[in-house]
Amino acid sequence: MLYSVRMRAAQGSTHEQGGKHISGAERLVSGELLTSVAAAMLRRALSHSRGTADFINLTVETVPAEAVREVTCLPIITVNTPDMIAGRESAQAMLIRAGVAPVAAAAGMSALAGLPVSLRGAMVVNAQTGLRLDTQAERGVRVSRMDIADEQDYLHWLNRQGYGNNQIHLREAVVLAAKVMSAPGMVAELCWSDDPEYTAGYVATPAAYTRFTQLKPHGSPIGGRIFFIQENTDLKQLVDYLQYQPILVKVPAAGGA
Ligand code: PML
Ligand code: MG
Ligand code: MG
Ligand code: MG
Repeated sequence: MLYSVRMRAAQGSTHEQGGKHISGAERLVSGELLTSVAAAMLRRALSHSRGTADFINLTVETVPAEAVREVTCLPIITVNTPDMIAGRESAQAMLIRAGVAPVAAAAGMSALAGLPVSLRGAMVVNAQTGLRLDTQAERGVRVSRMDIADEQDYLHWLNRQGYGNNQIHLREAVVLAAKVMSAPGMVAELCWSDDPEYTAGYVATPAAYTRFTQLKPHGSPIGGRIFFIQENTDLKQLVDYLQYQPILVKVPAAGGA
């Protein structure tokens, strides 16, 4: 038996009533880690660079171990971009190389850049037309029920590549992107952070998780994710997979990245 532990925190009022999204987190852990993981999520919600939460929703649900599927995380590549404009140009070019139509890549980029407030989930966009397909408005589609299979393996794997222990944004995003790219019909993901001091973002494709060191202006509290999907994808099946299919992510076998 595993436990899905999910947290979302907002300021002003609940997310549903228009509160400002502060923080969210997802874990899938064994019973022995449950209380420490839940406590760490509360601490995070209460001391976040986006502000102090006054609404915190913490959900714990059991997940049968038989339902869990394993996926391998993507190789990580970091591209140092001199500024946000160069970063966004490189990210857009990468989306196009991954099979996103140029018009859709451009539309996705400006949808994310033009958000009035951060979404707590992702926008789902047609990879041919760039049209938004999910009807979740400011909620977006949340990816849940995933975690790293073996924390020590993962930290060693990251460390060997020069990604230190405290890079929490990277650690979590690599796990999320591995689940996202394993979903049916997924072409690519584009993300940059909603944390004001965190300017890096990434494009995930079936081949790699490519980070760009500057995808948004320093100080901006607006970020989010876009999932570009194939035209004929069953949206309900995709969203179910992203929210409900439990996934544990393992590092590539030795010899890999
Ligand atoms: C977030 O958690 O706010 C998204 C972080 C995206 C970039 C992570 C990285 O440095 O690769
Ligand atoms: Mg979050
Ligand atoms: Mg995050
Ligand atoms: Mg954040």
